[in-house]
Amino acid sequence: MTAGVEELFRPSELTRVMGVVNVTPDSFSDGGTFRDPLDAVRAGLRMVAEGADLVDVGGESTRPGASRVLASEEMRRVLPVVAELASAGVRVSVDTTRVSVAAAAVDAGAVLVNDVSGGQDPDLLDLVADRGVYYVLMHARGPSATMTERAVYGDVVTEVVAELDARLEAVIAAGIARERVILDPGIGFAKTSAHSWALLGRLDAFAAFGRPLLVGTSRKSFLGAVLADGEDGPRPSDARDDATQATTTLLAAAGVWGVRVHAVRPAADAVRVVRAWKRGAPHPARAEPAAFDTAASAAGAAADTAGSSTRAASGARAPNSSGSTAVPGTNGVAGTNGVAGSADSVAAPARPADAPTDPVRSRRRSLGGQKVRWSSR
Ligand code: PMM
Repeated sequence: MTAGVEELFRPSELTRVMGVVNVTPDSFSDGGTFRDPLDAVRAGLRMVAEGADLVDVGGESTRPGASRVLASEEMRRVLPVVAELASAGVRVSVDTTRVSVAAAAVDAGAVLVNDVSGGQDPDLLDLVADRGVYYVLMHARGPSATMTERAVYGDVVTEVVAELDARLEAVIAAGIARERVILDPGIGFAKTSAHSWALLGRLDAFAAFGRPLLVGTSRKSFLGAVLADGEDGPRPSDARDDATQATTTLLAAAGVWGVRVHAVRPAADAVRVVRAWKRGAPHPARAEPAAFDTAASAAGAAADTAGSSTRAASGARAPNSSGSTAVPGTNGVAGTNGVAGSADSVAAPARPADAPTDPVRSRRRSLGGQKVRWSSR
């Protein structure tokens, strides 16, 4: 696996940015943009230069109602892109529900399988377990063709949590290490706009899993609906990036592990701003905590996530392993990342007294012969 991958999935006070590269003719937001694999590779490299921590490559549209493509076609779309990006040192995730595509992508260097089916295929789970790669378990209720009709809930938060819990048990029973699982509430998957908003307002409900949370809101229709204009109807997907910026900021403030976005630079900027806001201080370039202290996680109570009415954790301070204090809640937001309040989450370490205050230093790294500017995040 690419060096440093474990660190990417460890709890961090800086929300991770997953850039989206859909090599499809028909995805709702960027369909048709990257038909040529080389364009897709360039886009992925650009995303890394703009601050993406990993790039999610998909070859099959998951838009509601979309019909499936053949596995051979999906493979033809994604493999060259995964291989090229991985060989350039990019952390690549493959967005697929198919074991054959996942296997080939992992062989080509993908470090994460992003399975939007909710772990429905036992063979895919076996593959992930055998290969020891990371795995995104997203909440869904069946394939794109039928997801709209399945968007029926009594209490969407309770039901999504319960269904994800059942799937997580199945995933673990299949042999995937719990530590390798990232959870995702599946915004827009078998959810109406109202369901998606309800889930975003109750991300604290996912804290008990003790696993990192990835959330994909980018350019989704629930944003189009909230921005609808009386005459023109819902805002089209190519005009939802500002709204995505807002959700990214709120998600980072709520302490999610990662956001999945099409426009990387604004998201990468937003998560850095949120980090500085939480700490009440800027942060040195790319410095990560030297040590984690799970005991300190209580400082970032789950109740302090977006939309929660309880702000009990705001202002709470907990010691970290260096004996200094974590900085949750100083600006009204939780100071932990991953899943706030979980056993695996950590408190943000206090900035060392002698840490440099210039947060904008960046460095260049050669990626497959192409100079790419890595951000200082
Ligand atoms: N959304 C889409 C595709 N893949 N994967 C995860 N883990 N979470 C998501 O919310 C998600 C996803 C649909 O969006 P796109 O068609 O723009 O990629």
